[in-house]
Amino acid sequence: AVFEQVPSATYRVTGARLPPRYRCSHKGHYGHVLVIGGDQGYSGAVRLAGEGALRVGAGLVSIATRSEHASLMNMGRPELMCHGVGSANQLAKVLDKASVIVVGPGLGRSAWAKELFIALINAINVIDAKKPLIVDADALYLLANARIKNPDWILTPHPGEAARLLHISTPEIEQDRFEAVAAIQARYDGIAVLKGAGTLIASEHDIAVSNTGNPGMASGGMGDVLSGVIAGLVAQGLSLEEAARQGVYLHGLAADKATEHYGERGVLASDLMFFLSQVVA
Ligand code: NPW
Ligand code: AMP
Ligand code: MG
Repeated sequence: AVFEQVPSATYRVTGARLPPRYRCSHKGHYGHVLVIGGDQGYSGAVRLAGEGALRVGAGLVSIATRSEHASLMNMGRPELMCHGVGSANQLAKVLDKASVIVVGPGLGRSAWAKELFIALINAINVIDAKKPLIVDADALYLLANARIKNPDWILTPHPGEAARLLHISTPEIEQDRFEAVAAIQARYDGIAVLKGAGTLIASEHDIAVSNTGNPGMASGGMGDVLSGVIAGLVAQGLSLEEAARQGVYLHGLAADKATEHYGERGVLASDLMFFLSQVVA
């Protein structure tokens, strides 16, 4: 009774052609990703998401994070534009320029996180209902208590986060991953991605399965990279469904190539960056 009807069609995701890079194009043609997150102790998560978006071809990437992280992050990855946001007012200034927003990597669950998350949800309703959102990590925790729907977002839970979204246990999610991802999509609308071995991507009509990826990805930061990769593809004009499918596929493929190099035990989330650039070349 927890689950709704499973969509009838199931597809295996394969690589597809990405939008061409025209000779006379400039960075404004490839979108502007904004990543919101990076509480104390978690600044790596937003950097990984931002760099993931850059490595798949986003034109511009901005980070909205704790003020004390901004300049250090800018030094570590100079291509990222890093804004310290102490409050919702400061967030409003950076929202306007973004064409797609990732919220959640390293966001934490503090009063600061809640203020930014609520401000974001209110802003997309007022300013531009069509501004696409990738909702990941702690933003999924905050969403689970909010129960709102939005056709213009992609939710990227791992099984633990999926369990919170449906208010059931993680074993119940893993028992039937197809039903679980369909239930998340039905409850929250948009696109639902259920991560793990054989990641599932559900729209209202279909569920797609990706067979890229490996157990070397069971380490911190891998999911943060994925949220940025998907946003980078949305920024370049892919539909939400296609960006989620291709993002999962390419992220897993880059991880498989990185794992050939570093091995399943040693591969790190940041090792995916070079291989992401290779798989979208
Ligand atoms: P367990 O461990 O199996 O008993 P949380 P999080 C459960 C940031 N990060 N995969 C699991 O149960 C993220 O962006 C920052 C994973 C546990 O109870 C977030 O903002 C990094 N978990 C924040 O940390 C690098 C599974 O879910 C719970 C699971 C917290 O994110 C690391 C974990 O979920 C990290 O990305 C599965 N397949 N199945 C950085 N370098 O800055 C069940 N669980 O509590 O939301 O924790 O995913 O670590
Ligand atoms: P997160 O838990 O948010 O860091 O996300 C972990 C990422 O690594 C997701 O993209 C998962 O699909 C992927 N991942 C983790 N473990 C495995 C596995 N055993 N096989 C394939 N992919 C995995
Ligand atoms: Mg995660």
